[in-house]
Amino acid sequence: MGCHLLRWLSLACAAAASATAGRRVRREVRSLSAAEWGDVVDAMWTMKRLGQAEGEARYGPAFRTYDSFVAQHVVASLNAKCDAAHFSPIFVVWHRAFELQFENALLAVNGNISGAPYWDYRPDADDPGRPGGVFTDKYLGDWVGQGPGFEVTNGRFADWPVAAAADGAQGWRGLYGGLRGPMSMNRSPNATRNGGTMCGVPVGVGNASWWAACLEPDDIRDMHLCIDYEVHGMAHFGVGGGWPRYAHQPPATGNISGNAAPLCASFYGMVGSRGEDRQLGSYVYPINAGCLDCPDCAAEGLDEADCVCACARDDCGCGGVWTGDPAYVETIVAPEYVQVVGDMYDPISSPNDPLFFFHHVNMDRFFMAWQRTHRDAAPHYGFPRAGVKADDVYCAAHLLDGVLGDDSWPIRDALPDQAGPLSPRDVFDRIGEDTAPYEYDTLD
Ligand SMILES: [Cu+2]
Repeated sequence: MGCHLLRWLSLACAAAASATAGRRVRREVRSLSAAEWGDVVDAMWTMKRLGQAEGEARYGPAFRTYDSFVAQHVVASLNAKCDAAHFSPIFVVWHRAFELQFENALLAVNGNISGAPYWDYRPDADDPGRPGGVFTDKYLGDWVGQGPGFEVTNGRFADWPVAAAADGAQGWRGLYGGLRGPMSMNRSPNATRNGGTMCGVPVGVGNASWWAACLEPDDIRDMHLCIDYEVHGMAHFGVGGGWPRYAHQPPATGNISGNAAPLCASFYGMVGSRGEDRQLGSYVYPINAGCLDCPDCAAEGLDEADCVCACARDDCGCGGVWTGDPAYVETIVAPEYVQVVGDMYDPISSPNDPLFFFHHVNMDRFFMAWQRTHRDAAPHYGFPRAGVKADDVYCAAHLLDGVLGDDSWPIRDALPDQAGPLSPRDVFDRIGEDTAPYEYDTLD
């Protein structure tokens, strides 16, 4: 049995015309020609460097800054009612719309791009640093960054900046400022990775055989649970990795909250109810629930050892904040065990690592393959809807007719003729294998 994602918590407007007539085609990064890959890289740097007004003036209304996507992910994750993008089947649906917006922006910058590329983690699972992998000069750079704070200093996104001002993130910022998760004490100005190490324990970038295994479950809730760690999450933990917050920080290898895995990294737990024994449903980050007190480390001049959120309650717990009957209460990892995590590992601001987008396009490819395998369950595949234990398991943003991104950042511009905010139902009806503005070169 795989471990659940809760380990990591411890984790257009006008559609641009594509070069080829008809649908966009999403291909694996390594199958692109050097010129095609260069176009994608250049467009992402353009999105990184230009402000919104200048980008729109040059490239039209589908342009979006790279950091606006980071901010959107931060805001969706920290929605006050629930994480609006993770921890239930909402995960594959919200990220499908999110990636489509990203693709729209990419193609607005350069219409020669055929579609947002994906990274198939499977060939890299056994040996991520291999020469034919993506953690090379030609692609994403090393998976253990060579900079003094594990900054990635090579590859096509070398010295990729993390926004110093958390503009657009609706008040959320890292502990040292900047556009990172509000529990992150990572102070590097650039994207960081300490791949292969999570709390001193080796971890890979994904489990290759689980891809096929996770195509089997019929119910979308079971499918989500299946992919959550081995197919989706490991790339986040395994690529981001972690490192001690200060010299001689004690390792935490104990069983802190019922998990066998070491829980030392940025794992602050989460609170919610255990949905139908599938460990699915909606969750609230303890920081939203008032269970953590977090310092402003820059303003207070705190060094790494002291720059960490502290438990607001004596028992370091966080119970009773979800609606209904919260049968599932996670203990917050004690601050002394909290490590710094690489950007891909931060569950709230992981789009700071450009690999995020390629990995999540691949997750969307998995979702498309799963939908094809289970056409008999179309159009909605058992997706939770209002009335199905809605009150005690899912919050409204996770339901079929909810609003993607909820009220804090609804998605209004993924499809060219979209009227009003997108719902999960819209995603099923309008962004499927036969209806999406894109297709994959292969679903295998
Ligand atoms: Cu996400």
